[in-house]
Amino acid sequence: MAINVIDKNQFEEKGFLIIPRFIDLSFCNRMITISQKHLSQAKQPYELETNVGYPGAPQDIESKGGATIRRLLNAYDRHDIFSEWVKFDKMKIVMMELLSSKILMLSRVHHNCIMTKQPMFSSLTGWHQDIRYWSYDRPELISAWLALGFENNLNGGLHLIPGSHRMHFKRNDFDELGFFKTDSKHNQKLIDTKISVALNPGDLLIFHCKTLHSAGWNRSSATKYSVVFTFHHSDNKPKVGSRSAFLESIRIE
Ligand SMILES: O=C(O)CCC(=O)C(=O)O
Repeated sequence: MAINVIDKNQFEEKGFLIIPRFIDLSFCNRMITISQKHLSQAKQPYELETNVGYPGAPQDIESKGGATIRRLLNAYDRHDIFSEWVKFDKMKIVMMELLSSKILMLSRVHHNCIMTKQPMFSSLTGWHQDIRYWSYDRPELISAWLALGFENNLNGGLHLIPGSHRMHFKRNDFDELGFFKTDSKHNQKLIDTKISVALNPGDLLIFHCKTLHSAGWNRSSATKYSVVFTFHHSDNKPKVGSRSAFLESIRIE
């Protein structure tokens, strides 16, 4: 399968791309089963809702829901099924095409997780660009967000601002944590152009590290699972000494 030119143009113009039915349901279900098992075993490493501290997250580990897991980290090494997914031929072809790279590098530091959004205790994520905490020679990384189940407004699906990856923002447009401020008319006008993403199991959302996005909390009765990996060109190196360089990226063959 080769990604067609229109898709690449669309990605370059909008900063994201949705490829419906990218993988089959049985593969999704196998990944959900492993994720559920790791959630119930609280298999390390993970990040709690209290660690992110976003609006709606339990206050601390002692409070009700304080042990709710937000992300099962290190997906690549967590189980073979996730590394199998990353090495999926179709995925490699799409990513190499979008990154214009013959060599595909996977960051082990950024994303590399199963995002879980649990119904009882979830939080919302404010508007941000993922690059805010990432340090590379060039701000050119692409994430692949695979929906294992349905994702929509009800269960905390993503919102994205088309074209925001190509916009120039001022430092003052963001707060001290790197969230896009919502209390200015100018920013709000841009936020009004958002699109809310509805994904079916097996759909793949691909987005640029500068695309502004946010997500709500899970108001459904089921946990939402998404597998998220981030890729970069082999000549786009993490800055020495930065968190992005903490673990070496993996060459995906
Ligand atoms: O599912 C969410 O709340 C959004 C997560 C997100 O945007 C991120 O980790 O960059």
